[in-house]
Amino acid sequence: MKKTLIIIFGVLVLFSLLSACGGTTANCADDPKPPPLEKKDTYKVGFSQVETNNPWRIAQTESMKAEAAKLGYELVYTDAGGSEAKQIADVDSMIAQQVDLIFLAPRSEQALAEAVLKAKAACIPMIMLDRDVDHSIAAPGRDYITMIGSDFVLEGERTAEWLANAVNEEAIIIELEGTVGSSPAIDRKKGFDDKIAEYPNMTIVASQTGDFARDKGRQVAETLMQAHPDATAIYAHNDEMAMGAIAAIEAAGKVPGVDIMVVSIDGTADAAQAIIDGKMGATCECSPKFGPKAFETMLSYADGYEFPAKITNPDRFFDITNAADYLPEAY
Ligand code: GYE
Repeated sequence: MKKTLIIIFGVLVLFSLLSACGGTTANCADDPKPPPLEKKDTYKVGFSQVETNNPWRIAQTESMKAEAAKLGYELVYTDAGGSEAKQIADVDSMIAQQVDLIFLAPRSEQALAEAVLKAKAACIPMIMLDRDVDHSIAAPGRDYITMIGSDFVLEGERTAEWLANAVNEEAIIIELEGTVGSSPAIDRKKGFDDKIAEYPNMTIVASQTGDFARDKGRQVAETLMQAHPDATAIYAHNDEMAMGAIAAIEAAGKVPGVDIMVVSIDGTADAAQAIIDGKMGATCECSPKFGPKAFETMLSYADGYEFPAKITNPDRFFDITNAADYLPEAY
């Protein structure tokens, strides 16, 4: 009995000495560059998705899963269900599972920046997908590899220009914003609002978040239309909220596309159909098909390639001139 206890004690002392020497826990926190990625035949990769309540997210997840399967990689997939706390925990669990790299679609820029630093400290490289984190907390090229996504400011500007042209530069606009603190909500607002400010007869009378969700978009559109019955246009930061707005316009006894012009961003099948049906004016594309680009970037990183702070996806633009042609490939 005594002998066994002494042996156990001895083993414990040995283990604590080993870990004190840094033998088991690596720490990359202070490195000037993101953690390296070893070249291997196969990888275990994490993908932290923010939510799956809309076609855009579902298409993105499918694209990531399909590409991982094609390459024969193991994909550790999590869905944060729209919760920042859950997404932080999801990243923690990927760190614990020692994945080789994490693709993160961060719900908001600030809340998830700390999760990026944690992964870096654990020597796991990260790539931001479709949304970014706050660069004053976690910086590309230092704390994570890069961000792959659209130019959201440009999306907002293009949507504003299309609207100005369609309504003869005269409109009373309601804006439905995306998730508070998320890069697409911040930048799509900036691009659109700045462009609209160039037109003296176009005004944004109300701007409120609908959290990128269809039903929230419907509710907010309903309330804002009651407060501004003279509104003639609705700009939604994504197609799901635009679909909600169309439902709210119809419920108010007005004709979408005629009494109130609706414009938004994404390029979902529902939006393409709404354009064909004349209920919506236009949508600026924001492609969710990240799989090939995401994994290609990861492999180039393993090859030692260095990336700019952002890899920008090109966007098309859909209105009545091309929505029907686009519809068969829409999601
Ligand atoms: O527009 C929206 C989604 O972050 C670019 O998030 C993405 C946006 C996309 O929920 O539909």
